[in-house]
Amino acid sequence: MIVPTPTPDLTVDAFTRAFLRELNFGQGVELSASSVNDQYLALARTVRQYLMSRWLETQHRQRESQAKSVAYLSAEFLLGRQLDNALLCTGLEEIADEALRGLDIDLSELRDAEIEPGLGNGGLGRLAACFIDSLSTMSVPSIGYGIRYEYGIFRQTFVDGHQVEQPDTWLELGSPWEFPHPEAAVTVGFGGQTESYTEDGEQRSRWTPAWSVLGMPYNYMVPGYHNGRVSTLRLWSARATRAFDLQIFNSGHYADAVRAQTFAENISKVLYPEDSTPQGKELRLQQQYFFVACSLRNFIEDVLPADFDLHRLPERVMFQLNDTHPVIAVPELMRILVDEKGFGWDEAWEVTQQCFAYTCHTLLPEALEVWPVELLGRLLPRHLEIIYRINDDFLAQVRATYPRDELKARRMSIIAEHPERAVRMAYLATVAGAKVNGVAELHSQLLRDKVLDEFATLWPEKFTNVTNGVTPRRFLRLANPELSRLITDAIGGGWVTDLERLRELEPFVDDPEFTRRFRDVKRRNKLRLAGVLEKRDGLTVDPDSLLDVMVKRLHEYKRQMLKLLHVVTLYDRVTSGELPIEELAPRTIVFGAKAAPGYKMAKDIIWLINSVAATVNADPRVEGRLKVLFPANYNVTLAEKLIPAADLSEQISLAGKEASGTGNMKFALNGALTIGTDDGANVEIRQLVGDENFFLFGLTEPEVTTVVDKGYRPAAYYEANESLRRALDMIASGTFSHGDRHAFEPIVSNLLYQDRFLVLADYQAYLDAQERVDEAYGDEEAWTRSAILNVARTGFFSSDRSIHDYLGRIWGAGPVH
Ligand code: CR6
Repeated sequence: MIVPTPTPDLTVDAFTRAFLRELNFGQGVELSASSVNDQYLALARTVRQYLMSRWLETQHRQRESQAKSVAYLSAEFLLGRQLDNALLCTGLEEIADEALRGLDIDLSELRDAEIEPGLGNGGLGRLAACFIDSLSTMSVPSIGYGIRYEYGIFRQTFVDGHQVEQPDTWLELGSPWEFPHPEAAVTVGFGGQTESYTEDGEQRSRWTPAWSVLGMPYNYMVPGYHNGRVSTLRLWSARATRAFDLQIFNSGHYADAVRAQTFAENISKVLYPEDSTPQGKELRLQQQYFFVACSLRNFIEDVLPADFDLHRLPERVMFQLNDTHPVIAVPELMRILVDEKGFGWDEAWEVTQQCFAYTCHTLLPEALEVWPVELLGRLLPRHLEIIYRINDDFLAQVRATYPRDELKARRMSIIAEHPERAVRMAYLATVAGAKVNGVAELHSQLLRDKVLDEFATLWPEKFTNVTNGVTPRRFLRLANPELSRLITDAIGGGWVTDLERLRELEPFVDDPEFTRRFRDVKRRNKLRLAGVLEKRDGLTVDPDSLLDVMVKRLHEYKRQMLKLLHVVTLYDRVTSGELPIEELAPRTIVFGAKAAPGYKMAKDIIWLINSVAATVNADPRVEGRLKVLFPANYNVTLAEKLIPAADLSEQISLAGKEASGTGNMKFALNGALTIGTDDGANVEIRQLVGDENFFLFGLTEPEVTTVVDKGYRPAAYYEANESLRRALDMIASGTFSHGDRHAFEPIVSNLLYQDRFLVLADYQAYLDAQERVDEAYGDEEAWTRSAILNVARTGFFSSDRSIHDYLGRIWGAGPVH
C-alpha cells in the first residue's frame, strides 16, 4: 500500500522541522510567541505524523487479511495521558527530547501539559485501556468501541476535608489525539412502537422509533509497542439528527429545536461516576444502547466488506462485552439480523450466540445491572420483545432439562418479577454469550459456585477464567524509567513485550551491586514523588520513611476504614504514652480515592481520612514518624508517580468481594510488598511471589461466610478488643473533629451495628500483619530481596498474558503478522 505523504525521518533534524511546521501552520503561532499548550499540541501532532502511515497500513491489512477481529465493547476506557505512550511506541523519546532542547523547550513540561482523558471510573475502564494496548502490541486485529464523554470522571477537590466534585473539562484546550469523522455518523433510534406483520408465512416485527440521534465517531490511535502497528479505538459522540430539528425548525419553534439539539447531545455528555454501583438511570441505558448500536452498525457496514454474508459473522468477529454495560448489543444484533437482514429467528440466534462473550467484573449483587421492563420497553420496545423471546426459548430449555422444577425456571429467568419486573442483564449475557469469564481465579470460582451457579451447572463448558493484567508499557516502562533501565541492564529489553522474562532477575537478589541499585531506584522514585506532591498539592514526603499506599476507588468493601483504624491506633499508642515515639517506625501513609458523588458513607469516610490527616500531621508528638497524605483527584497520571515509589501496597478488601483488583498487580511489579487479604488476584500474587514475600491476613472467603451465617455482631469485637475500642472511641469523641461528637457518628454506628464488610472482625489480624511489616522493613536487605522477588515473579500479570488467554479460551482469534 502506498502512503501519500512520507513519514518524517527518525532524526532530530527531521523531528525539529516537523515540530516547527506544526507549530507555525497547525497552531498558527511563531515559536517565540507560543504558549506551552501550543507547543504541546504541536508536539502531539508531530508524533502523530510518525504514527499515521502505520495506522493506515494496519487498517488496510486488517481489511485485506479477512482475519477474525476482536471488537472490545466497553462503556469506559480510562486511557491516561497519550503523549508519553506515543513517544515510547514510536521510539521517539530521545529524538523528541533532543529536538526540543535545541529549541529551548523542556519536554517534561509539555508532557505535564496534557490533561488525561478520564473516560472511566477505575479498574474496569483502565483494564479496557490495557487490553487495547496489548491487542495492538500483539498484532491482533482489533477495535475498541466506547463513548466519547464530553466530561469524564469528575475532578475531585477537597473543601474543609469534604469531597467536592468539579467537571472534568478535558477537551477544553483541544484534543490532538482524536480524529472526528462526521461523514461516518450513524443514526440510532429510540422509543416509538413495534407492529407485527406476516411475511412469507412468518411472523415479523417492525420497529418505528419516535426519535433518533446521530452517533459521530472519533477515532483514536492505539499504537503497538515497536511493532509497526496502530489499532483503532472508536468513541461515539451524540449529535442531533438533522431530520429531527428540521421538523421543529419548520414549525417555527426555533428555541425548541435548539433545545432538542442539547437533548440529543446529553447522551454522551457525562460519564456516570459510579464504580460498581450503577444507579439505573434512564440516560445511562440511553448511553449503553447508543454506543453499541453505533458500534454494531459500524462493524457490519464499514469494517466488513459490502457484500459480506452475515451468516459467516462469527468467522470475522467476537464482540467482547466488558461487564453488563454493553449487553443490549445482544438484542440489537438479533434485531439487525431478523428485522433488517431477513434472517429467520433460529439462524439469527445461532450467529448471535457465537459472536458474543461476556466478562463479569463483580461479586456484589448491587453491581449487577437490572433494567425495569417499563423503562426498557419505553426506550427500546423492539429489544424488549426480543429479550422476551430469548427468555421464552431459554426457559423452555430449562424446563426440559429440569421438569417439575418451576422454581428453578423462575430463579434463572432473564426477567425478574420482584421487586419489579426487570431484565437481568448478567443473565441475558450468560444465556447469549459463547463464553462467560471472571477476572481472577477466585472470582471465576465464586461466579460458578454462587452468582451464576445454576447456569454453570447447566453449561459448565461456557464458564472460564481470565485473570486480569496490566500493560507493562505504561505501568513499568513509562511509569518507572529507572527501574526499567536497571532491569534492561540486567536481562536485556525483551521483558517489555514478554514480561515472564522478569524471572531472569531472580539470581540478581544475591548480587550486591544490583540490590544497591534497586534500592537507589526506589529512593529516587520517592524523591520524584515528593517533588510531584509538593508541586501538585503542597504536601511533603519524607523519602526515608516507609511509604504505605492505598489508592483505589472509595468503597466500603475495599475497607479504607481498616487502614484508617490502623493509623488511629498508632496515633493513640504514641499520644497515650503506651508506645515511645522512638519505637514507631517512620511511615508515610498515602490515600488516593474518589467517592461516587451520591455515596454518602464513602464521602463521610473521605472526610474522616482528611480529618485524621489534619490532626496527625499537626501534632508534634508524632512528627517525623507518622504522616497521612491524601492528595486530591487520584487519577492515572498520579498513579504513574505513586506506584513506583511505594514500599507497601494495601489490598485489604473483605475476602470474596474484590473481583480481581489491578492496582495490586501494578504495585507488585514495581517492587512494593503487598499487605492483603486472600481476595481477588491477591491470591495469585501471593502464590507467585511466595508467602514469605507477602503479608497475608484476615478471614478467608469461606470463613467470612461462616461468620456471617452465624450472625455477625461487630460490637462484640469492640467490647473484646481494647485497642479497637480506643480507636473507635477516639473517632467518636471528637479528637479529629474539634470535639464534635456527631461528625463521624454515622461511620462509627455503621461499624458497631452493621459493618457489612467485617472491618472489626479483621482489625486485630490486620494490626498484627502491620507489625510484621514494621519488623520486616527494619531489615533493609531482606526487604529489598523480597521487593526484587516481587518484580521478578509477577510477569504473569501482563495484560499481554490476559489477551493471550482470551485468544485461546474465548475468542478463537490470533495475531496477524
Ligand atoms: N470496580 C472490580 O471491582 C476489577 C475490575 C476489572 C471491577 C475489580 O476488582 O479489577 O473491575 N468491577 O476487572 C467493576 O467495575 C464492576 C472494578 O473496577
